[in-house]
This record gives sequence, structure tokens and C-alpha cells, in this order.
Amino acid sequence: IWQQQGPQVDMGDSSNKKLKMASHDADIERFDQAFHQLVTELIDEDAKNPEISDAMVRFRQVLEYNCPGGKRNRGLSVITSYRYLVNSDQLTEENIHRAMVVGWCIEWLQAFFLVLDDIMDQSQTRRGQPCWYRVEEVGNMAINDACYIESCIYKLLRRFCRDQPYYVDLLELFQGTTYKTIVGQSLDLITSPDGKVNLSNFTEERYNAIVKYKTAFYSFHLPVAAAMYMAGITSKESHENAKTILLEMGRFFQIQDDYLDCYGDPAVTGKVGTDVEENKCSWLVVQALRLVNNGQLTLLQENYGQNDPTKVAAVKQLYGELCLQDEFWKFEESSYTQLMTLINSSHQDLPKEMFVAFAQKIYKRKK
Ligand code: GPP
Ligand code: MG
Ligand code: MG
Ligand code: MG
Repeated sequence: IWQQQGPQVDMGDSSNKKLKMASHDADIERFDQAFHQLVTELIDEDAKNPEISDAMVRFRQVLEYNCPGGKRNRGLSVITSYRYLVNSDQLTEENIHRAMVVGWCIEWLQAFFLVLDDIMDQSQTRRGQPCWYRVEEVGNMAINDACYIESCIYKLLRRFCRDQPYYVDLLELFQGTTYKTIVGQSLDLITSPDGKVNLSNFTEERYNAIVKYKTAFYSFHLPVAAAMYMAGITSKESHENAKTILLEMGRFFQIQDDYLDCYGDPAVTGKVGTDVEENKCSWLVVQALRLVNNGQLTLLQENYGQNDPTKVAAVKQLYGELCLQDEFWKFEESSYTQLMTLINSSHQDLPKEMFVAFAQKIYKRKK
């Protein structure tokens, strides 16, 4: 466990804090630069093989279209967390670069999920451009492209981390997290069947299960758990403590995503929401069901889950009458306070600042 590696970073030491802050912007720049190097790493060797070089031309395009252009919160969190977890003598160029690679593996995982999620959710835009499956001549080929994106993760981990003591832990973590996300996506889809609106399925319990599995594990638990393994922290207890905090953060993040689906500015979020049309068990509809009177419930039943702009507008007008924006703002305030309490009570021997920094990145986000 990590205490065996030396004393914990003293977060009260302001010079240490400054050092970490100073490296943050430089990390972002380096992280973005690493992307092109990794694409080259993945493509170039096979591109020399004339038998498969045509596929490589395509795959370069697939990676360049789908992997960058996001907020990179998940990927960058690996490096930020790693810096919090190790002693300065472990912050070698090589180790930092490996943390960047693992960070990009999470961005690759996210790209794999998003390409498929956009097909399943019938979405139009992602990160300010057409969803990949909607690009001319892509269509269903996007499914194979997504499989390719996933395969890259294991190619990169093998190439850069194979000799590291944490290699197997990382492999299991990525595979286990993928499994959990697939389970969550399945719950999401089962709860939003096409053309069969049944509002009684939209319970708080079902909502919590969906968002924990489809979002929280891969977006919040994965980056920090990966950094912990890389830092040599394997104790079950430390991992459980981190997971408790990170899954709560993940729940909050998906609630924001559901809020932004209706109230976000597509020019800022880069995507147009489809949750009402797609009959999604969104945080907004779960809150609406808590607040409606009988008449409003009938209106919701008649207008939810249909691909008809008038019906979607009727649902959104009802959300307005129920002041769901105010509900969200209230929730955002109380949830942040609650999260900080949880961090204080559960961080134990892990640096509190690592969790606070992650929370501050997402709190009051607009995209
Ligand atoms: C986000 O839900 C969930 C995912 C991206 C996980 C997808 C998992 C797969 C196994 C494909 P969302 O649909 O609300 O996201 P967005 O609003 O970004 O479309
Ligand atoms: Mg979805
Ligand atoms: Mg979606
Ligand atoms: Mg969404």
C-alpha cells in the first residue's frame, strides 16, 4: 500500500501546491501533443503493410475525428491524480508520459462509447460536429470503427505499460469498467423502450443504478483508480474509499448532463439533446414525476418519448411550470456541500485535494 512508499504529500505545503498548479497548464499542452504521437504509434506500423494499409488510412481519420475535441476531464484526471499520489522522485518524464498514455486510453474508451451511444440515442451532433455515424459514407461502418477504437486501448497499454508492475491491474480495471458501462447502457436502453412510454419505470432507484453504471465508473472511478495503481496503491481499502467518493461525483455529473440535455446551450455543449424524444429516464423526468399533479401527469404520459417537436415542447413547457431549473440549482448547491462532507469523511489516507480538484472541475459546468 502506498504508505510503504514514503510519506504522504503534504497538501498543507504551499510550495508543493504551487508546483502542482504550475504543472497543470503544461500538462494540458503536453497531453494534447501526446495525442498525435499516439495516433502515429497506432497507425504507422500497420500502414506499411500494403495488405491492410487502406484500413489504416480510414482508422487515422476515425481517431482524429472521434478522440480529441472533448473536455478531456477524464484523461487529464489521470495525470492530475498521479501528481497528487506520488512523491516527487517518482515524477520522472517516463512516468508522467505513461500517465498521459493511460489518460488518453480513457479518452479512447470514451470515444468508443460515444460513437455507439450516438447511434443508439439517434443523436445528431457531438462536440460541435455531426455524430460519426451521420458523416457521409460512414453510417453503420461506425460500429466497426468503434470496435477499432476500443482495440487501440489495449494496444497502447501493452506498448507503454507492459513492463510495469501494475499492468495486470490496469488491464482488469479497463475491462471491468467497460463491462460496468455496458451494463449501465443496457439499463438505460431497457428503461427507455421505443414507443412504449411507462413512466412508472422512472424511479429514483432505477435512475441511480443507470447513472452509476453508465457514467460514474468510467468517468470518475476509472481515472483515479488507474492513477492509484500506477502510483503503487493496491490496498483494497484505499480503492474502496476512493470509489465511494468518485461514484457520488459521477452521479452528480450525469445529473448535470441530463439537465444540460434540456437547458444547455448546444453551441457550448456541442450536442443537441434527445432525452425527451428518446424516452430517457432522465433526472428531469424523475423530478417532474415527484412534483406533478394528476393533470400534469396525464400531459406527461401523452407527450413524453415521441419524436414530435410539438410534444417535446409540451414536455419542456411542463418542466418550466414545475420550475425544474430551480430544482436543479438547489440540488447543485446541496450536492456540492454533501460531496465535500463525503470527501472529508472518506478520503482517509488519500490526499483530499485530489478529490476536491476533480470536483471543482465539474461543478457549475456549462458543457
Ligand atoms: C452517457 O449517456 C453514457 C455513455 C456515453 C455510455 C455509453 C455506453 C456504451 C456501452 C455505448 P448519454 O447518452 O446521456 O450521453 P450524451 O448526453 O453525451 O449522449
Ligand atoms: Mg445514451
Ligand atoms: Mg447519448
Ligand atoms: Mg445525456
